[in-house]
Order: sequence, then C-alpha cells, then structure tokens
Amino acid sequence: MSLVEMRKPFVAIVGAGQVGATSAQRILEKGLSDVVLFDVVEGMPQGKALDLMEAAPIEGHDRRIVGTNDYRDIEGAEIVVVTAGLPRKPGMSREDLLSLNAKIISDVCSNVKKYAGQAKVMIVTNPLDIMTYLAYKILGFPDSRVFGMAGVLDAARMRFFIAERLGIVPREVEAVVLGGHGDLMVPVSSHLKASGKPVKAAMAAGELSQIEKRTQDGGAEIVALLKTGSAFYAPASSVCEMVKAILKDERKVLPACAYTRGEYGIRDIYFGVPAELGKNGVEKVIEISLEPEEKKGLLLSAEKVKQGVEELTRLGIL
Ligand code: TXD
Repeated sequence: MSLVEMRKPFVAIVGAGQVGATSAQRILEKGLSDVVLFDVVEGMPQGKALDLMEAAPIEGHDRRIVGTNDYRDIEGAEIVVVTAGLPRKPGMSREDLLSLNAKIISDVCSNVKKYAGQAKVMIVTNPLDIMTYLAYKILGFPDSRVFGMAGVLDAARMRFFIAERLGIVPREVEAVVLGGHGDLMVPVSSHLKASGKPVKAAMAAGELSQIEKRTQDGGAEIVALLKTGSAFYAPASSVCEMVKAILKDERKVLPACAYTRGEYGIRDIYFGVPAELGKNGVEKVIEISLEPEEKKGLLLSAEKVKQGVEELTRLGIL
C-alpha cells in the first residue's frame, strides 16, 4: 500500500537528479499535479522535495511534492517519468551509456511494473530509443503506455537556433525533429516554419544545414560546456510539455519516441515520430510528408537504433 497520500492524478519521477528534480519543479510551478520524487540516494529526494515545498509560498502554487526512497510511494501514479541513470561525460556517446543505464532501467522498470502497473511510463534516460525499448519489454505494458522524451527537446533546440538567426522570439518557430535521439536524428526542415511561414526556401542552404548540424550536436555542445553532467533545463521543459499533454488529454501532436508498426517504413523499434499524446499516452503515431532526403535519413537513423537493440541482445540484457 502506498505510504503517502497524493492528490490524483499525480506524477512520479524516478531519478531525482538534474532532469528529474527540474522536471518536478516545472510540474509543480505550472500547477500541473502533485509529484512523488524517488531516488536510490538516501535523503536526497527528501531534501529536494522539502526545498521545492519551501518555494511554494513564494511561487504561489498549491501543489505538493514528497521525496522518497521507497517504491511503494509511486503506487497510483498516473505517469511515471524515468530519469534514473548516468548522464554523458565529455567525449562519451549516448551509446557508451548503454550497458550502464540498461541495468538501472531494468531495476527501475521491474519496480514500476510491481508498484504502478496502470501508469503511463515516460523514459528519459539515454540512449533514449534503446532504453525505451528495454523498458517496454520489462514492463510488459501496452506500447501506448510506454514512450520516450527526446524529439520535443531536439525540436526546441532547433526552434531556438532558427529564432536566434532570424531575430524573432523562439515560440514563433515551429520545428519537427524525428528519428533516434542520436547523431543521426533528422531535423525535418521541410516542415520548419517561422511566424507561420516556411523557412527552408527563405534561408541559404548552407546556413540551414549548419543549424541542422548544431541541432544534431545540441546535447554534446552543452556537455562540452558544462564539463560535468548534461543538459537539464530544456529537457525538463520538454518532459513537462509531454506530461501536460497527457494529464490534460490535449491530443497534441509532439515528436515522441514511440513504438513503430511500419510507419515511415520502420517497424518494431521505439523511434522518434510525431505522436498524438492524450490520456492514454500515445494515442496515435502520425505520418507526415517527408522529402526523399529526410526519408533516407530516417531509415539510416532507424538502422542505428536497431543496432543498439541488437547490442542489448548481444550483451544478454534482452
Ligand atoms: O532528451 C533526453 N531524453 C535527455 C536524456 C535529455 C537530458 C538528459 N538525458 C539523460 O537523462 C541522461 O543522459 C541520463 O541518462 C538521464 C538523467 O540525466 P540527469 O542529468 O538527470 O542525471 P543525474 O543528475 O546524474 O541524475 C540521475 C539520477 C541520480 O540522482 C541517481 O542517484 C539516480 O538517477 N539513479 C537511480 N534512481 C533510481 N534507481 C536507480 N537504480 C538509480 N540509479 C541512479
């Protein structure tokens, strides 16, 4: 039985590190739901939860957060966000993290299955597409209830880069970034818009391809600057955006790491595609028109994700 009383629907976050704690902060301060913050490190989630509660009188929200080291407290969660794992160090690829984080995801998901069997589960841990697939296998939940966060972040980075280049506010830019959350992700520039107007034809090709490359390397750019740890402010905003779409049943189409069944010619892997998010999690995978180069890029990226999944089998994890 759950040890804490939370107002439903509530969100549980497993991994109270940089992304986990910042996501909790955003969820609370936007008034979206109460939060249970879990970590294996004793005292740390309790300390961060207390600190966040002490900000409530100033921030003016009426939400509640509880920190815990006991999985029983996630019982009844509507959404479990999994940010447990090691972040990249400079020079480390997301794939280097594979075997280290696979053990953590296996442990976390066994507990989520045991204590929050009805929840929707959002994976954040890298390498994202592979960890989401592993989580799906361990959880045994319908695929609509297991998905990953990456595309919202990658698209937000591109939106910012374009806005900066055009001298407009970032929210005026619409971008779609699909594929695996790795160096082969596909910024879909044919769908890029600024203040509602297509950008591709209006920008020099060389300039646009530089922004595409910077988007693909967006995570590494921050890792190199920070020296320890990886990005967390924009990732937490992205988590929050997806949590909101689900809690409020917005049926909003966002790029998400979802299970594929032949969409875009890709099958049986978790992969970044446009997904309609609502109360059931991934309500639908949406197919948008792609230019031949974009389609080719997507297939290449899918190949890389498949190799990662095969690596899980080779390592005896799957
Ligand atoms: O777009 C995306 N999907 C990403 C992914 C954007 C940013 C960060 N991305 C990945 O998220 C990153 O590469 C890492 O794999 C995760 C978490 O990144 P974060 O920056 O939050 O890492 P921290 O600060 O090290 O926090 C990880 C926490 C830390 O508090 C550990 O004690 C905890 O995870 N941890 C665990 N919690 C529960 N259970 C287990 N087994 C466990 N092991 C570690």
